[in-house]
Amino acid sequence: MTYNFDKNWANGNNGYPLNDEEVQRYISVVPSENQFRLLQNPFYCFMHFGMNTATAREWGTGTEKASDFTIKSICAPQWINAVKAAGATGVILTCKHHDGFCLWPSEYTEFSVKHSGFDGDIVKMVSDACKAKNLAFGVYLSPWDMHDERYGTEAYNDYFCNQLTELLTNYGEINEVWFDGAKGANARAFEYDWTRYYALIRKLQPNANIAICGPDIRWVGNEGGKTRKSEFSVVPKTLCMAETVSENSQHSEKDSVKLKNLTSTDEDLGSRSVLEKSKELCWYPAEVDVSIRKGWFYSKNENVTVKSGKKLFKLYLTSVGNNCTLLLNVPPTDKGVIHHKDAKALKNLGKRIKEMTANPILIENLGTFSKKDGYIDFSFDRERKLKYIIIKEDISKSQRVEAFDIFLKTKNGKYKKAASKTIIGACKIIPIKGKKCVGARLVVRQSRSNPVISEIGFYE
Ligand code: FUL
Repeated sequence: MTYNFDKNWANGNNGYPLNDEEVQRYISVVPSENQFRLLQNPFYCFMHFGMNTATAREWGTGTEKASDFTIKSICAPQWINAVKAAGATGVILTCKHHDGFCLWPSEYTEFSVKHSGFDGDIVKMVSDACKAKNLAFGVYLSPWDMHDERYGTEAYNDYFCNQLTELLTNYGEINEVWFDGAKGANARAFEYDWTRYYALIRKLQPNANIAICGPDIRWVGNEGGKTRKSEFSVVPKTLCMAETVSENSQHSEKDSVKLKNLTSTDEDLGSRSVLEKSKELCWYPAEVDVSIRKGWFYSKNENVTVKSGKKLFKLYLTSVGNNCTLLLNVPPTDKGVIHHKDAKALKNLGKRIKEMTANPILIENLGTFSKKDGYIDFSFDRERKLKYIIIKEDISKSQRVEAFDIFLKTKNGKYKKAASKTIIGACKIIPIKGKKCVGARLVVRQSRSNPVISEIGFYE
């Protein structure tokens, strides 16, 4: 079989001329500085810890008392060592989950560690341990609060802002604020004052990304670690509010219509046929939140569900290696440590991630393609057993490539197709399974204007 290595990739460009105005509109959408930084450190860990750890539940009831938090001590440095061994670069702690219990001695409620038997401030312990090991620190603060009586009244918005202020001023640099859209079916109807929350975060922590019910990081749409074939970062602007809209959909007819048009769970969020219908676009990269175990909180019954290092590495490949960030949940136990099974799997994951790039064959910055760069050939010094190809677009120039193929050159000079993919974005990892070859060919089939590839690496 012969392949048509058409030199002019713009021919397959959906009929758009290269510098068409519409194409310019798409490629003018680029990450903010905060988003750009996040994508340079795309793997970090969630830590679900709190009242539910003590009571062995996933969601609380709203009727717990502070004294029900019976955990007496934690070993935060052990938590951090465990996630660092996996190669994670940050931690997001559930400072308050839906049950309303606060892991720090908040001035604005009695329902916190201060009124339990625990002596200390868990948010401080974890953020200090992160600092000591040079890990970024982020906070999860559940908007939905089953316990607080102010919930459902305007006073709750004040309470929430006071809590945000405590978290964003007393614990050093915060790199991500995670707002969960979850809310129980019987919860009181309530409109969160998102505009006020966002303004406060921008003021107190200008370098923080606001995730999920927020404008900076998109929920990938499921909690099982699945990603789409094409995980776009340039999407219609309405999607930025999709999670907050689902929260309020029964109260605003207009918003629920928008929601029908596009939600975080739709398959196609950013192909040209979606973008052309949308007046305003934004950069909104996906984050994959998934747990190392069955549940989000620790339960000893679920020790058997800890995912193996091999499985975690697969998740890494399909998230970080598919233009997403990975937020891997590792829940500390009721003894205040990361369980040895989780720690072992994390260590194995770290080893696999390191091994992936331990033996580079060739790494090149391709820069901006010209029209004649329909395909690019790479020659290796000798026959190699190729295991991974890692391609990165220069996302400061947006996301451009929409379809590309990889061919491997065998020692008798023949080309064999090894992969046919759609988008690239911040990082695309293509596992090759140790195929023997003396070179490779990258064929860009379709792109929004000239592709800009900051790095292509081949690894044995
Ligand atoms: C969900 C929550 O209800 C879960 O308990 C967990 O926190 C997960 C990350 O988000 O919406």
